[in-house]
Amino acid sequence: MEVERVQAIVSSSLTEDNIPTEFIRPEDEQPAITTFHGPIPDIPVIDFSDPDQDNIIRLIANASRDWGIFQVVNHGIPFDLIQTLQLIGKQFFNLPQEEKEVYAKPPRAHTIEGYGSKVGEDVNGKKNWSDYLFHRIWPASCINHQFWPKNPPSYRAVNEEYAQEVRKVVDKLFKWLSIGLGLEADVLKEGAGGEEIEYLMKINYYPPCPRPDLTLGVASHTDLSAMTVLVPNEVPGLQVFKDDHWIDAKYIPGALIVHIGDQIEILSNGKYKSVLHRTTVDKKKTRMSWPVFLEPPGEFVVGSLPQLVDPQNPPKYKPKKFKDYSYCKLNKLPQ
Ligand SMILES: O=C(O)CCC(=O)C(=O)O
Repeated sequence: MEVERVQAIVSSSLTEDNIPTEFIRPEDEQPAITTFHGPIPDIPVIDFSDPDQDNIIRLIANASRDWGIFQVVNHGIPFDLIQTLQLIGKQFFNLPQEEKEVYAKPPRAHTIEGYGSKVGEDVNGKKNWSDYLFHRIWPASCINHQFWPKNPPSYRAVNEEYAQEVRKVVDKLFKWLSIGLGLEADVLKEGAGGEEIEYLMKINYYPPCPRPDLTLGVASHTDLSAMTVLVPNEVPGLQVFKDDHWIDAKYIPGALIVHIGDQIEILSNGKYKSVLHRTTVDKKKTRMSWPVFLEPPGEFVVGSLPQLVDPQNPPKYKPKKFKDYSYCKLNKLPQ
């Protein structure tokens, strides 16, 4: 094992009030100093059971323009499926360390898939207070079952079912986001890779931390993806940067949290915003989350949609293969 897992550090070597220095963030990132507690509106909540579809489209477009994030209720994914997905993810992280290591991301491998503890290097060399498991869940041609846990035994069937359910919601989201830009319904999805869009599941595992005031579960970032659809467990921790403040996302049982990612910002020529976000951790409780990142295939070129570009609105982004965009972002190189 190249990197020590945060879960293993917590269960072996922590004293009541200390965490290793590589997890202590500089003051301008520490949640105790930088979290905003004044009055501020909540992240928009959108009800997909609203019979007025034009209203849903308007709310989605406004939220994507002003926030880059929204929560969806009555989305159609059965609540018991979400609970089962969460249960089996928790059971995986509760396995003995050696069993989890079977799925470890191979050292120096090009794939992002596998069990691990850090994606890329932080500019200031700091580590995230979290471990993760990444694996693709759709389309079938890009799934590598090597990274799907065999234990618990229902892991595969539950993830397959979740992939089918989440696809239905994603198709609606792309359609309504597209119409919200004044475009034909299929334009945004096609611009992000169409039926080739890859669904990358991540399970984030944030163990309890003796000093949640000093550290972050995941440091601030925008998502590389076109869009991310996430379910959290009941322990709050997601924060978004809005109007110069870090604010807490409210936990709504069963809701999906939709993040606009970089590729939709690019396609929309900046009309929709990729949301800057980060996570905090809890002193006593384990936080977990299940984002599904919707990514164009590596060779697919993403650029501002021609329909949204004119002499008054010149393209703000260079068209780029997704794999080149990812490489630059993960290695902190200019785009
Ligand atoms: O755990 C969360 O709520 C957000 C996770 C996240 O931002 C990420 O995994 O990139």
